[in-house]
Amino acid sequence: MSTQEINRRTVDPAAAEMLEYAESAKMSTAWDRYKAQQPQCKFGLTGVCCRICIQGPCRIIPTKAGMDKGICGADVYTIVARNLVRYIAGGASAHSDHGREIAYTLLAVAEGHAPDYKITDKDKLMRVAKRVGVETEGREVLEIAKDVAIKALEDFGKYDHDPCTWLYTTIDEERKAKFKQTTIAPTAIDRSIAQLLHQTHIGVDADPVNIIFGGLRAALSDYTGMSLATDITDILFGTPVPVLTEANLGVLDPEKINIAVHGHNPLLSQMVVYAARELEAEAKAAGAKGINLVGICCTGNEVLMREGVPTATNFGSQELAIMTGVLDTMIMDVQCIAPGVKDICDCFHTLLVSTSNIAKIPGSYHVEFKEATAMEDAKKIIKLAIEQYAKRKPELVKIPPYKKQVVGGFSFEAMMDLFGKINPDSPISVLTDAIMAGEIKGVCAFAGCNNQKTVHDDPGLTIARELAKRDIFMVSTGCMAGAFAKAGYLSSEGVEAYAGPGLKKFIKRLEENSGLKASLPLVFHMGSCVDNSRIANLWTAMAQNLGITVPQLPFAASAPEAMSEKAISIGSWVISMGIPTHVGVLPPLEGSELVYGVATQIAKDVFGGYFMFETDPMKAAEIIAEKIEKRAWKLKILK
Ligand code: CUV
Repeated sequence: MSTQEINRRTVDPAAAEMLEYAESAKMSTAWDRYKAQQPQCKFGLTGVCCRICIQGPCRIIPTKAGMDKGICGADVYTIVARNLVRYIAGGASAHSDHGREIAYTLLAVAEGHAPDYKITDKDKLMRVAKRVGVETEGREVLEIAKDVAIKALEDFGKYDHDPCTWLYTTIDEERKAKFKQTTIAPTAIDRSIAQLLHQTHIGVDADPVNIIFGGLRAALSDYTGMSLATDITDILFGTPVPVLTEANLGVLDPEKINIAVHGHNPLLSQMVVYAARELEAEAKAAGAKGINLVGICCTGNEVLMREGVPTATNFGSQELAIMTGVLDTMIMDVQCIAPGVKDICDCFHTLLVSTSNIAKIPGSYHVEFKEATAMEDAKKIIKLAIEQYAKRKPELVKIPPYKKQVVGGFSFEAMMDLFGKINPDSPISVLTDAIMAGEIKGVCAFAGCNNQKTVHDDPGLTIARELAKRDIFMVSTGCMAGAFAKAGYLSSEGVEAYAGPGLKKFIKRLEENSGLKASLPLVFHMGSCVDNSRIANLWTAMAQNLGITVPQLPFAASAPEAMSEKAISIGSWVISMGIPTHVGVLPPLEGSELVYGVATQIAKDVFGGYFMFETDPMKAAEIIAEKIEKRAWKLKILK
């Protein structure tokens, strides 16, 4: 890629610098491979390629006689709907299986089989226990923890027909009734996913609307899994509070042993944080100045939120961290680890360590991570990294000098604490009053990945700048939070540069009352992808406070670079909850006008939330702002 092309494909200065380097050193990255894939298959892009049975693939051409249906007779709307919801099944599986591991660990702690873990946030345990109906009076903490863990595990496979506990204890009455009436309330996470795979098997469901409703049921399971994951992770490791850190490749330290945690599961990354602290002396004995942990993707977000571990890159630029030549070890667990990282590791001294039995990359070094021996396993990996440090090649060291300050750690509870400094009796009123007074227009939540189909990091940044100007309060999770972190939007730099007068006044008022040493950011970092549950808690609290339904709330979401199946799954439950959701890439829906219409219009009539597909970030910002402003306007008339 030429310099011009590189600058057309990322707005992250560190990524651009590393891509130049990759070009000169002939290292192939996702950027190159995306280009090599062009043009991508149009049948796949529009969702009309059916590979569900092996009579296929059937590719639908509606205008061509005989090719307007699949061999089995499936219409294009059936095919597009089935393909779409199978993404949701994949996403819900990933999120919920992550949640299941966390729940099993809580059970192991309660039963004494996970000696390295403990109940860190007892208050949260009590709050969650009460909410999900576990008796707390006069009982031991570990007894309560055990019942909470079992209650969570029951949400995966209970056999009664009551809706999942973590769904129905975290949403409002109106949504409960809506999900019951539309029959999309899951009664068990695993069941809804298995049923969806069944429903979309050859020769089962051909009704696109029914298929989509099955998809939404699995999407609500996705929510259930992440909601319990967030709760129990907070119980085990602490509920995040505001924390100061940094982001971008400049956080790598040439004088320290650099270890990246990459993936999603905090059971590992959190233990790596603890182990690194204990092995600091060994690192120094090896001639380094210490251990420098950095995060990539969502497990990075987890340890940023709780421990202030700096973010090195988000999904799009993960390979580039290795090219700095100072990353001694990359530890992976599950999800979003591009296999391409191994090829780059081979060009340097970086050791790639896999830890999960379901996530291995050929050639990586496997250290199986078990909850029973967690600390020992984490220490083993760090010792490998210390050995690796000696193999560093000084001539290959190249760290782009870019990093920005980050203020993160805004769990729902931390937000309420912050608001509570102004109004202790009703913290959430601080946010809703500001909306009713017109100081801020509403809220936009940014989530999701990087996608090579967009300019790396640009859509999220562009939309956020535009919404900031229009006084819209913003929160974020996932790799979008990574994009904001690297660009300085998670610090006061963002406020000074982009906030409109109302938003600035609001943030400054929070800041003056916060009692924090750090200034507040333009965008509030609420965590990893599973922590989108925190954002759902926020909108539910806002709606309850205003005495309205979620679909009436001036609240929108945006996944400017949605990429993974998980992102599709999240987007689907977000719209079911009543939130208009922008997606900045076109998912494979365009092959069926009917399915496209359900996602963008019919969904609005049924759930109040709907998708807005717009690839131009400036136009997307207009659309999102308009939706929020319209809802705010209606709300003021209503009140
Ligand atoms: Ni779970 S799912 S690329 S790491 S946000 Fe990042 Fe976030 Fe998407 Fe993956």
